[in-house]
Amino acid sequence: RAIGLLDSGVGGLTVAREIFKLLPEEDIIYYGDTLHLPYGPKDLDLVREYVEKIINYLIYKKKVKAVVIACNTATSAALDYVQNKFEIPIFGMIKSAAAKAVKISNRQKIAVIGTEGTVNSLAYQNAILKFNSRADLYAEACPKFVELVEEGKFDGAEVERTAQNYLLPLKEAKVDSLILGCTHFPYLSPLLAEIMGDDVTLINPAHEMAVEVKDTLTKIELLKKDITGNAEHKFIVSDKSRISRRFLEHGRRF
Ligand code: DGN
Repeated sequence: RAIGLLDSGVGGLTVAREIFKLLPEEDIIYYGDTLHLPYGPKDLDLVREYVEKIINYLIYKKKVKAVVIACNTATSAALDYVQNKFEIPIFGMIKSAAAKAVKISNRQKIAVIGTEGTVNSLAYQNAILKFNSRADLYAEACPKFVELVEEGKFDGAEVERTAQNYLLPLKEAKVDSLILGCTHFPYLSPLLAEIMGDDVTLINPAHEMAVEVKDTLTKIELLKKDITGNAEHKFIVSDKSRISRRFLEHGRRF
């Protein structure tokens, strides 16, 4: 049986890539909810409804053995709810990145950037405070980054100006770690690292979660036992028309 991944569109492919790296033998079914993207600015109750429907589909139609919510906004909106509702293991983007930030930050001045949905939900902030209730937290919604990355703009004057504006308060606060709390942001890592400077560690939640998925599925013996065949990677999108062509175009780049 496969592991199901879901996202609002192409962003979760950055997460899929981390999972492919750590679990190359596993079959993956990736579901991009292109009919409803973007999740970032939407009401979180609505996002939770979308996520619940997709997980129902992945479990009952596709018989997946575990689900990875490969989207920060969807994790913020729905993780607790779906973990209570469904029996199989369901992973989200936030917890392992929060743990990592607390582990590596010398001064515990931790910043998170993401969509409006993610930042306003306080999901990252609360997760970090669970690991260290005295952490000094900073958060900035950076919706324009999503648009720029989807246009394939990872550097250049416009991206740089936008990044300088978003990151200025975090630089001034002298944070010592920065969580890239949106699937699109790892593409901007080189630029963000340059702006923040050598003292700031960037954290990619996709990598942290892939490690968590591997560790947990190994522990509960849910990984493939027979690894002689090739792994199968399937991609499903909910809008079968215009946006799906975009999914192919963007997907190749991602
Ligand atoms: N995948 C979303 C996230 O990680 O929050 C970003 C894309 C979006 O829906 N706006």
